[in-house]
Amino acid sequence: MPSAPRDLVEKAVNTIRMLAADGVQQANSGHPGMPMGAADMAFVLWTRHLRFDPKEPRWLGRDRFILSGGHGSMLLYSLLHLAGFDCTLDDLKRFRQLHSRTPGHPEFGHLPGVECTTGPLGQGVANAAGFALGQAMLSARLGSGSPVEDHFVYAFCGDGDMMEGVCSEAASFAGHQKLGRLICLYDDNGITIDGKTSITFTEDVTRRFEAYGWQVQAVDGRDHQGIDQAIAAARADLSRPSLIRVKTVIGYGAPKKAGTPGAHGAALGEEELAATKRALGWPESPRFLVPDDVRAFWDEVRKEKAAQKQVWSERALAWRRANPEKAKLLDAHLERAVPADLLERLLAELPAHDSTRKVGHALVQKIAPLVPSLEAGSADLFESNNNDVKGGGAVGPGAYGGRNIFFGVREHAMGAIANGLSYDGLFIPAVATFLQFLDYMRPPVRLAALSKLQTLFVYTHDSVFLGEDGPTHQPVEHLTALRAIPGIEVWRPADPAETAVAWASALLRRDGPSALVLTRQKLAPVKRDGALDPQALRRGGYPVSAPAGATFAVVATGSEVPLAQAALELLSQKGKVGRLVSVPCLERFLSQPAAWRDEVLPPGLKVAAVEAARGIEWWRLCGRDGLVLGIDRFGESAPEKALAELFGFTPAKVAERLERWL
Ligand SMILES: Cc1ncc(C[n+]2csc(CCOP(=O)(O)OP(=O)(O)O)c2C)c(N)n1
Repeated sequence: MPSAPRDLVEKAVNTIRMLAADGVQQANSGHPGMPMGAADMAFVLWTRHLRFDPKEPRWLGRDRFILSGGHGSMLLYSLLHLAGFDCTLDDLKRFRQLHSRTPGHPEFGHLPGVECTTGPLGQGVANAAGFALGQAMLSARLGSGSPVEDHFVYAFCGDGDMMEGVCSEAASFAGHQKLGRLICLYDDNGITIDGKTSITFTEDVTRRFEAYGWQVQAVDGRDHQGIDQAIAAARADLSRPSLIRVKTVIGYGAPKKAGTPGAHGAALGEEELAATKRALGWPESPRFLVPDDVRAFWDEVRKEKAAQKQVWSERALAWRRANPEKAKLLDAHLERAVPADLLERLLAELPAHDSTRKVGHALVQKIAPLVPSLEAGSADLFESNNNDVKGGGAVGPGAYGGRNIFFGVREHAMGAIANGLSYDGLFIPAVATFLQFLDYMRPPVRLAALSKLQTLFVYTHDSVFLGEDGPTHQPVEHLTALRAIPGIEVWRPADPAETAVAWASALLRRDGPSALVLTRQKLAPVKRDGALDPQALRRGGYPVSAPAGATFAVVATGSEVPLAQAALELLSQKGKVGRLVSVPCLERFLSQPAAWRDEVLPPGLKVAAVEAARGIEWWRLCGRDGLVLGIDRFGESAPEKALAELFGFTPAKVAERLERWL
């Protein structure tokens, strides 16, 4: 850090405090308390430790900074402004306004320097574990001396994060994995919305994190030297992650509100804001003041950071020259390279008919060598999910070069850690569990969609037809729940060709997550009219058979495509001819031009849908005179065949129900 007299340092810290308080006051909405309390630790971290380049916000060698308590967003925005990122005073003044780049909670992609979307508490800590895991994994693949070898991942977290289950899952995982480059600074202010944490949160966080295998330190939040030394000690111990408990005062400087929940989530108010400024020796006007000497100080900070980057760049260049093969691998990761003809390659040699999870397994083995950045993960269900890279080895602890991440039974953290990998952009994670346990990880699925992340979610055991495990394990409403999330593509393939399309589409899709929903049970082959048309399959919905004289259409997905086909055969023997439409991805299909949709489902044809699930979304295609054959109750523990009888999902019963409708 450039040398600065104490009063200038205090002024610089107060600048952060007051930018945040002014921003919240101007918006008359937001959270001033956390930025005001955490300004010191932020200042020490950003000026003395954090490696960054405001001109190249995604510089590979930067340290990552994640503000897990996204409600304190004005802290991040103020820092980005002062550090010279593309975040102007006008951006700060437009905090929380429509289409501003400074939304209420940080959103990935809105403002350079925002590493991830945070706000739902706990997620950021788990994302940070994902960033740190990615660093360790890529570093292991590239060998020592590589450009990703030595950056750190810093996260600010608060009491709310500490209370959330996902944070515990992630911390347990990070401790087990010995992610030594993960450093969390805990804004330990003892206040949440409803009051002091003593009313709800009395555990010993230090001992808890020590039990997870973390280094834990405690330091006073105004003690710059102490914070600096604690960060240095955290950096020096690469054998385990670090938690630094920084004892702070929420709303520091506000005469009436400091140390109270009143500082947490509302503007200070004109009177209290003015009193705060007087108490801190700060001019009451103008608002959004950045004193010249504070600006000059940050100019000096930037020069130091630029010099650090220069050193890194020279080293990176020398490494590239000396390691051309490894450099190619690095580029494949940076681009998350996927062969453009991946689908064609997969279709050229399809696996045999089986359950779609097993077909998926065979496909993954073909994909893995072609897509080095693909990383498989499962929450203790690799055996069942079948998305592992055979012979690819496990990740960590300590040796991170493997292609399979064993997450243990931690679905929620798995999703959030996978998102951390996606935010950082060095891996394409494909993480798996049973479809039923989507409920245990829905927040990161939603955030992946909101943040347009290329996270792949693999869900097997996709219907009641998983059988004997019974209703606790049988998804009924989960397809609807997934499809209700805007921006995700949900694939439920019916056979090897469709499974190949699903995997290829998910890997080639850059601007959002995909879910791959796969069966436990073996499926009968789908008989297509004519040759396989990959372009048609890619569109998310296509006619499987389109007999002349069809008077109705049956739409189906996954395991119900061969079922509907068998039912249609029975009906055609009675002279009732229908076309069969497979819609492995409803979102894709609905986004196609009307001409394609009309070609697949010609207007005038009556439409029925068959899906062994809640099925609400199919009414969109079926309309008023249509029919949805779904399941609108919980399942039963029984063999698959008995369940097919019970729910009317045998060829004869489907045919009978369609006939009645016709
Ligand atoms: C998952 C989740 N639940 C609830 C909230 C609403 N919420 C926002 S901040 C907060 C309290 C957080 O307390 P703390 O982390 O101590 O922040 P501070 O009071 O220090 O600003 C709550 C409950 C949320 N953002 N995310």
